[in-house]
Amino acid sequence: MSPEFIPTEHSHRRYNPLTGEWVLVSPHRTKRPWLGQVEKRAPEVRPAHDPKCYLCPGNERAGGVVNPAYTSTFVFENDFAALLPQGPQVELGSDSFFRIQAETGICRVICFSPRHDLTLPEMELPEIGQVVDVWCEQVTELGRRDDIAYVQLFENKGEMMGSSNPHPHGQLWASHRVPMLPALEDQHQARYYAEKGTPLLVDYLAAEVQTGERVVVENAHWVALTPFWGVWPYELLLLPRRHVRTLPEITGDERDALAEILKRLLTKYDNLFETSFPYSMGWHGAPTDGGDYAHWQLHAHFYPPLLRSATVKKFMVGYELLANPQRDITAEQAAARLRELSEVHYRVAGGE
Ligand code: H2U
Ligand code: ZN
Repeated sequence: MSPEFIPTEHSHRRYNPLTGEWVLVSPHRTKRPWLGQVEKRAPEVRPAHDPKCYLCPGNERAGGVVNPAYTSTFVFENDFAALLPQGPQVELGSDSFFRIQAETGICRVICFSPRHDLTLPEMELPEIGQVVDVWCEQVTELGRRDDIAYVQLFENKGEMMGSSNPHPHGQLWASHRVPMLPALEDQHQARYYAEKGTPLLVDYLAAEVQTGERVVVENAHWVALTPFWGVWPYELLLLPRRHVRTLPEITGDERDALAEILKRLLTKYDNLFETSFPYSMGWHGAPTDGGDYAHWQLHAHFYPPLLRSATVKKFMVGYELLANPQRDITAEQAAARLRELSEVHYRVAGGE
């Protein structure tokens, strides 16, 4: 007879209902993540305006265009766009090994603030609110276009995530087709809705709020939690409490509450290892191709690479690259760790 299963001790697989993927969880491997030393690094000091930064107001970009003297947010067409609006819409080789679909789209860079030395959690709530507004406006504007089916908003933060510049900024890539991962989430949400008649993530949030085990921060309109099936050590899923398909559908109160919860959760992230916490985050909302997306629930994913300190990151290599993503620290342990952290940013608390 096999021994009694204890999820905090025995290795197990967890199912991701959004994508159909599995994650291998090996909690016995370590209680070490936060027993390991927290390395404090000297905080990076940056000027409010950097004459060499291509995102700062009034500076020349790599392509030669000069940025306006912007005072809040600033959106521009990516000078090195991965997708271009003009191009043939063809499919080739659909019955061969050499299948191709031409793809078009629009890529933009979104500067969050004119201040070179800030990051989202260090910005004031009204300023974070302006970023939320820009996100909503961009999805509205681009989503209206016939040649755009999906608008992917994201932020790569920190050198570790390949961000090219510390100036606070995100990007959007809007494409003619729905990209692979949102398409996968679409399929799984549609299947669930067809079976149960309610959106998958709305039901999931209700279950998570009931146990509370993985909830990290919440307010009247939003909940951030470590998803049960998360892969990255401190991965978060941010969900509206109401059934909302796309960002532009959120109300004014929900926008304010979103700015508030972003500040709180990103402050916790920075406080975890007392470093400006690197991550890739992005919004997943319903496609904007005019289809029926009642099954969709808007959400944001946060994928931070750090595991044990400001310098020790998790690598998705070896077994993970070849067989299955794996994690040691459980989603519940990560939630507990994040929950106990202060919501006062360490740079403010430290009087810097
Ligand atoms: P990151 O979000 O990974 O830091 O990328 C910044 C984007 O900014 C990148 O896609 C664009 C790059 O093409 N960029 C410009 O459009 N103009 C510039 O002058 C430099 C960078
Ligand atoms: Zn700058």
